[in-house]
Amino acid sequence: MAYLTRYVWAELSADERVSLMARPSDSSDAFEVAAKILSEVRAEGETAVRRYAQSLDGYAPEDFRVPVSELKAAADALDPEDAKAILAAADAVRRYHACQGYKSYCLETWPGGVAERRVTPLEVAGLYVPAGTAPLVSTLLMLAIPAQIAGVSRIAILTPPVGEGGPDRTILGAAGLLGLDEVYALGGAHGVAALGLGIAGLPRADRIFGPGNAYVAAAKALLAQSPGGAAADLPAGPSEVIIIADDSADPDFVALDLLAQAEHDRLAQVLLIAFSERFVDLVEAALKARLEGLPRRDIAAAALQVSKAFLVRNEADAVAAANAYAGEHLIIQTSDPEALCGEIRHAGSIFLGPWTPEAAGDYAAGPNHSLPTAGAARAYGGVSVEMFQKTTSVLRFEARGAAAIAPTVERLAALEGLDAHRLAMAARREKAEEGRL
Ligand code: HSO
Ligand code: ZN
Repeated sequence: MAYLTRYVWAELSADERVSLMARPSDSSDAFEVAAKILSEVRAEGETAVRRYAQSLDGYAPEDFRVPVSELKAAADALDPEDAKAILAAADAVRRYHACQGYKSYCLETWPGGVAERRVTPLEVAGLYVPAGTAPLVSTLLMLAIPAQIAGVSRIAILTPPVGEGGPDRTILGAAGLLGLDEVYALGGAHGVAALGLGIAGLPRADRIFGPGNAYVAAAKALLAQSPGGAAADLPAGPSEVIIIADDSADPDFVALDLLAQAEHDRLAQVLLIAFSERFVDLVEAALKARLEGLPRRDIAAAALQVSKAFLVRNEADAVAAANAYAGEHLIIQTSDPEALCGEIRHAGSIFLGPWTPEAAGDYAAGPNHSLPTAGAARAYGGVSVEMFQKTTSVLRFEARGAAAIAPTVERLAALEGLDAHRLAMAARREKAEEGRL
């Protein structure tokens, strides 16, 4: 059976291109279920959180917070080679993100009028670290390190229990290694609700970060929409990759990069843009050979069922297809990947050449792996230090500054017909002029 359904890009109409590249639509009841959970948690508080923790996860300890001593013990219990890898990845991620952050500045916009931009970290950041089918230790690094660099006062980590034994030990150990001290063994939409509302011993998060299943994503989105609710990080959706590969690429590398995405999720989307049928044949053969040996082959095979290959005539078509998709990840394995890279406008993260698998970026290359999906790369980038900060403007005008700006403000206020605005400025100008400033 062939996995990659083939389409000739030049023969597709604009509408066909859009519909073939559409993300699988979410037909689940996630929003209804999350809305019900959220309203019960709002109404009943901790009682509802405990009820769902018990019924959905089978785990509702007296205190959802994991003691700091347990985080330290889990860090000590890590296999030394695992700990070494976690620290090496953390170091690269820290160095990459240390270059980020909003810039504060101050300038005189009018003579005697100073305008400042002040940068402050979030007070409480909530980080959701999934542990369902795979404990995403790397996601903990990708979220916590930028939060630490931004100087967030409280970093509250939410990670679901993996059965009756509580949360995943490796995630706890990694949290311990990073010096994090606030971890809650809670997950799902009920966990997000508790974190967004400050219930069941959790702080009320100002913004909630991190991936999760459809229910978690729905709960985050609903909270972010409610007045005064915790903000969300990025529009969330299943992970996706688009690979541009010409005949010079190694079909085995390409197949493995497709599989690395496909093994994440049955709903993951993998697309190939190729220049010849022969190359797609080679990738097909490599996919079959490699899929056999994968422990998660069922998940990967499900994702591959809806995978597609677009055959293009030239690099311009390849670039057009990649930009139209605006993928979370774009891998370019062509004879001159730099040349194509310069033409890409929309992608969350780009991986150039045969030696740069997405896996390197997923774990340890430095950039963030929490990236915009579902075409959101047209408007957003990945999680960054800036997302853990906010800016406030501060104005300081002296009397001479008020006199200088007043004619402009009064004129514009009159233009808008807002007379109190005009008077608020005019009163200052008149007083300043009396003092002959
Ligand atoms: N590819 C995922 C990140 C990840 N991969 C975590 C492995 N672990 C979404 O960018
Ligand atoms: Zn991945």
